[in-house]
Amino acid sequence: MNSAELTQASRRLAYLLRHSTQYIDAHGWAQVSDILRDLGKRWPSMTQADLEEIVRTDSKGRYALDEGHRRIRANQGHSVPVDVGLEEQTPPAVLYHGTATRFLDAILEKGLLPMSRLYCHLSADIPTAQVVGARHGKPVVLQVDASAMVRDGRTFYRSENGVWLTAAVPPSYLTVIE
Ligand code: HQG
Repeated sequence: MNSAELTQASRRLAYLLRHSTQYIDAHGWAQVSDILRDLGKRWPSMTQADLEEIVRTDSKGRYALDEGHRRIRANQGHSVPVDVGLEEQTPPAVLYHGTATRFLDAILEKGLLPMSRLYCHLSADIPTAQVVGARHGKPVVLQVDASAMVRDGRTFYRSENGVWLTAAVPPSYLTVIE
């Protein structure tokens, strides 16, 4: 498969592993054979090596294969309820969330909410947050006072691919970065 096809197949893969219950189990794992059969309907030349290349080259490390490469799952970003064994971790003192300017008023009023996903997604650095925000429109970055949240008993997780996750961020912990 060429790289444009691999990118398209990766989108379908993200959908199947994060937002559909068709193939995944309670821990987010899907059988590689089921995924290959599904992707093969649209990309008939797709092989297991292509799938492994998508996993290996993904810019955000979105996917993981198990040891025997029989099962595959998304590391984070799910909207369907799964337990991927996230471990609670102490975050850096400050984290960032990139969003679009049109969401700012609602966020400063209600705080950051997970919306369609299981958790709010936070980044460890500003450039990453800017890219995340730009997916939605004109980007703006919010600074999250993670150390105050920890002090107040709130829980953080770090996904396998380094994304910080938390249930919600009330407005009092948020500052807009100019
Ligand atoms: C916004 C991507 C109104 C929130 C990224 C965001 C990330 C509110 C949007 C991961 C709100 C949800 C997640 C409130 C939050 N009122 N809007 N109270 N609270 N929002 O895509 O964080 O490429 O579900 O600011 O890199 O943008 O998919 O979340 O703009 O890691 O691997 O509601 O997805 O990774 O959008 O992105 P999303 P996100 P992937």
